[in-house]
Amino acid sequence: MSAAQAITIPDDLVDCLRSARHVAVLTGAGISAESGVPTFRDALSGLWAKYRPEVLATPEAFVRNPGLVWEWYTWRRELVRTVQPNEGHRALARLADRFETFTLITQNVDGLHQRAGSREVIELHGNLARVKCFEQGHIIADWQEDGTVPPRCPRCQGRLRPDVVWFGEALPEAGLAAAFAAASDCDVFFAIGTSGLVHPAADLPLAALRAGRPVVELNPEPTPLSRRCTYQLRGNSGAILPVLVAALG
Ligand code: BV8
Repeated sequence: MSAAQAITIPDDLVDCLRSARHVAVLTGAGISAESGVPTFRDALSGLWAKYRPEVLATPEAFVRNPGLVWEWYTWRRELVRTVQPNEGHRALARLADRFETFTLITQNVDGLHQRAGSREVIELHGNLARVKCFEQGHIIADWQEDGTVPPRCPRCQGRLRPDVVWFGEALPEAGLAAAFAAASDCDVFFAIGTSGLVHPAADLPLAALRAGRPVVELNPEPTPLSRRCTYQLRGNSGAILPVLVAALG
C-alpha cells in the first residue's frame, strides 16, 4: 500500500472545507523538511553542529560575532538555492484556488512557498533572500560579496544582516495583524509543520480556537497544540496535502 493510500482525511473535515469561504494556514519549518531544509528542531549539521539556532538567530549574536552569523545565513541561503519546493508547498499553492479567501502565513524564511507558486504569503519572520543594514535598516536587494564579512551597506556603510526577525525582535506589524485577523475570520485554520514553540506565531492557532474555528494540525509528531486541535493529521505534509487536495475533488 503506498503512503498516499494509507492517508485518509476525515469526511467531516472534507465537508467543512467544501463549504469553507476562508481557509487560513500557518506553516513552520516542517513543511520544508521534505525539500531537504533542516528544521530548527533538527540538530544543525557539520560546521554548525555546535551552535543552537536560538542563540545564533539573535541581535546579540550578531553584535558579538557578525561574521559568524553572516556566514550561517550565507550557508542557509546557499542551501535553500539548491533545493526545490516539495509536494506540500505545491499542494498549498493549488489549495489557494479552491477558496474565496486563502491566507498563507509562514514562519519560514526560505521563500519556498513563493517558488511553489503561492502568491500572497505573509512572511512573519522575513526572508533569507533579502538583507538590510544592521545600523539603519536599509533594505538592500543586491549586495557585493567583496570578501568583507559581513558586507557593508552601499548606502551607509553599515554592516549587512539578513532581513529576518531574530529572537527578541518585533515581527512586522502589518503581517502579524493580518495573520491574527485571518485566524479569527477563517472557517478552517491549519497549523502545518510547526512545533508551536515560538511566539507570537504559536498564538495564531489558539486565536482561531478562541474564535470558535476548527484547527487542523498536520505534523508527524504531537506538539503542545495537539490536544487542543479539532483534527490531527499525523504524517508528512508532502504526503498528506496532495491527498487533501484530491479529496476536495
Ligand atoms: C518577539 C527567523 C517581542 C530567523 C525565527 C511568549 C512565550 C514564550 C516566549 C516568548 C513569548 N513571546 C516572545 C517570546 C520570545 C521568543 C520565543 O518565542 N522564544 C521561544 C524559543 C520560547 N519570541 C521572539 O523573540 C519573537 N519576537 O516576541 O518580540 C518584541 C515586541 C516588540 C518589540 C521588540 C520585541 C521573534 C520570534 C521569531 C524568531 N525568528 N526565525 C531565522 O530563521 O534564522 S524563529 C524560527 O524558529 C522559525 O522561523 C520558526 O518560527 C521557529 C522554529 O519553529 P518551527 O517552524 O515550528 O520549526 P521546528 O523546527 O520548531 O519544528 C518543526 C516541526 O515540523 C516539528 O513539529 C516536526 O515534527 C514537524 N515536521 C518535521 N517534518 C515534517 C514536519 N511536519 C510536517 N511534515 C514534515 N515532513
